Amino acid sequence: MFHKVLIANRGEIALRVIRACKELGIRTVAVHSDVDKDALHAKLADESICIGRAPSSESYLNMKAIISAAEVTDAEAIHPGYGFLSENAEFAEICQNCGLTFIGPTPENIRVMGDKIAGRQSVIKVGVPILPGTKDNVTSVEEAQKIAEKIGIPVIIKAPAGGGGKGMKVVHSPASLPNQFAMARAEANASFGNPDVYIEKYCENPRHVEVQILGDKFGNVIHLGERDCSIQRRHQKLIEEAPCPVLPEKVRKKLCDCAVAAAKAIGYRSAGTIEFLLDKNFDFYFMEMNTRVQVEHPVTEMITGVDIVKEQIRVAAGLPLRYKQRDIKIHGHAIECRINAEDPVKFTPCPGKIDGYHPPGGLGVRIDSAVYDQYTVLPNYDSLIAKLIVHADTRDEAIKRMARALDEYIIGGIKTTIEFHQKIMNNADFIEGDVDTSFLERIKL
Ligand code: MV4
Repeated sequence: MFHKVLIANRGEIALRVIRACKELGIRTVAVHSDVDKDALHAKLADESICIGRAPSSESYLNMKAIISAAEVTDAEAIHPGYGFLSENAEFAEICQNCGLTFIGPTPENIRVMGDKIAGRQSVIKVGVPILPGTKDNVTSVEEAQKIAEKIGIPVIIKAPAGGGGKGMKVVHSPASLPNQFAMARAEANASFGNPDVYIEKYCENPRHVEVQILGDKFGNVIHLGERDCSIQRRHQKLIEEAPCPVLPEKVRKKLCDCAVAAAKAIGYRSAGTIEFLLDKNFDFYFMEMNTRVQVEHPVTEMITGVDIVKEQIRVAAGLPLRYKQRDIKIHGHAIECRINAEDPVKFTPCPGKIDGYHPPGGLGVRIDSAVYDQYTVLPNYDSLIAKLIVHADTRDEAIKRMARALDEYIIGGIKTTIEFHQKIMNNADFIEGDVDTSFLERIKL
């Protein structure tokens, strides 16, 4: 096992990793930007080093500064958390070349799944269902029209480097195709420096269901069940739960088996997530793989009892997975609300100083957060300030527990999305489990 790990991240995920390291007996090195010297991750780690100025490009994305920090502190491994450098194949490779272990998948794993077309191609081979679409980039309108005719409108045009909805255009009528095609290419070019796009059948109002995977370097791959992350706004997830409240047992088994097959197809090792679209008929389709630990991993930890970050560190150190598939049992139901320093109606960032802080407690309540009373939420970074996670025997009890915990939660001095979440916990459709990815556009709060 590693003696010392550097955490190349900030906020709640940096704390989450520091906590896992402490329990594994590993010393920790935090890196921080100049404006983050009062941040909890810098205080809670055994050592901390300033790596640059406030803009992420000069600090948390500054590969040279991070590698240097690892070298001067004698860290053996780097945990990238999520965001920042977590899905950067070049960074994973540089770590390797510098004799540092990147706590994540191989550079090749990241590369394959970072290219959505390559990702699709590698999972088709092992029988994972995907939506009909192109095997390659589509470069001319004529070609795009032929494909749209063949697979049938509606279709969706996507950038292979995409994810997060960038460069994505839905085509609802043949007449709108040329325009949407040109816009998708222009957006892809602006976002990724590459105008390439591909085309898929569009699945209307799907649920977003994803499966947590763990793989080790001995070829063992297991799943920890699924999460439902359908409640999103502009491709930002707001509420996640596990298990998916509507999945028939047979479909669940097939979905989770497909996720394991997809991960095995690319020799995946580390924690990862296979994302699927689930339609009204409970048909599911592979969408993409996230090759990192995700924001919403705690809901899976609550229902399985598996510490995903510890397991991720152990397999990176070359140890085998501590669990076989038969060891994994699902207990009860968990829900996570992402609490952002944002206007709860407009969802615009509202950074500032927290004045008065009282987190909720009690049975089945977990908070993953890096804020404290009188802490100043900075405008330079993501507005996620806390994840409130609850666990209970049933979904109904979990919803009531979440409503209760949200009522207890006091974060003074700044606007937060707590009141938005209170409204969702009281929404009849949410309580019924009747949600899809268009839920927030459809309901009146
Ligand atoms: C889709 C889709 C429907 N059909 N692909 C959104 C982000 C990007 N990773 C892929 N996305 C979608 N791909 C097909 N063929 C609908 C979406 C989508 C979506 C997916 C999950 C959660 C929320 C979403 C919101 C809008 C669109």
